[in-house]
Amino acid sequence: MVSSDFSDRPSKTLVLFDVDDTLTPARRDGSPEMIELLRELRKKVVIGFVGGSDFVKINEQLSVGGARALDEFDFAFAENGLTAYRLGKPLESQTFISHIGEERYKKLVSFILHYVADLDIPIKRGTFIEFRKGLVNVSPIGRNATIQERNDYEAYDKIHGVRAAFVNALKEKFPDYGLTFSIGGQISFDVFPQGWDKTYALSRVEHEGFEEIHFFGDKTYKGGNDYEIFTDPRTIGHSVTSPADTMRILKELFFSQ
Ligand code: M1P
Repeated sequence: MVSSDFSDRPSKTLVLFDVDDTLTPARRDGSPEMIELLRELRKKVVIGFVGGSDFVKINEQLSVGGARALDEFDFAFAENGLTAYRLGKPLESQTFISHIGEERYKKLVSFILHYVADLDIPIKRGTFIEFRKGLVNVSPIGRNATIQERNDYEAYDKIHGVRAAFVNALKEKFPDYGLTFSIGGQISFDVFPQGWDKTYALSRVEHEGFEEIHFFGDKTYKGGNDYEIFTDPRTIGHSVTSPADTMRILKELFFSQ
């Protein structure tokens, strides 16, 4: 039985995890071993995930073997915390569109669509812009790409810097919009107001009185979508290379004595 003030945990520690390539392979389901380890960890500390994706996708990835992601984590933060749950109950949130306003958003979207139309890349699929609650996700190849197409695009983008150039064009065109651009996944980048990176999730737990907050993520380098929360003075950051690496560090940190 989970206590509503977490007094059932022996330590006032929160452990937060990025999702893709930290808890699960990118855009794939988590393993039963990972979920089992997290269940053991949850007996000791409070746990949560902070993903850039929308809640539906993260929920699919972390609902392993019939379990519900919302039942397995104390805090669930999708879209960097703009969609948030505490012990399975939704928390109030702001939205990207009310922040930016319809007129400015229209200009942004029109520019993006023109830019994609003019791009010469090996293949294009569909859904080049995904409108989410707390951010807009932009993909040159399109979000309907298959797993193989994703992998191929990622390799192509590493060589040709398509996304980096796209982001530079947007920064140049909309310098006064107060936006942050983050290349967090394989085929796309996220666009959101400054400060609505993963540190946004930290603001949602400020009043909980945690003595330590750990964060595990793989894109912890400058420009990666874990960078801000990883380097935030409120967290103890752990940079991982894969879900297996996350499990290794968790075992060392929390289960070695
Ligand atoms: O969680 C990291 C990123 O995952 C997806 O990126 P991509 O589809 O490019 O692999 C997206 O959901 C993106 O918003 C998110 O930041």
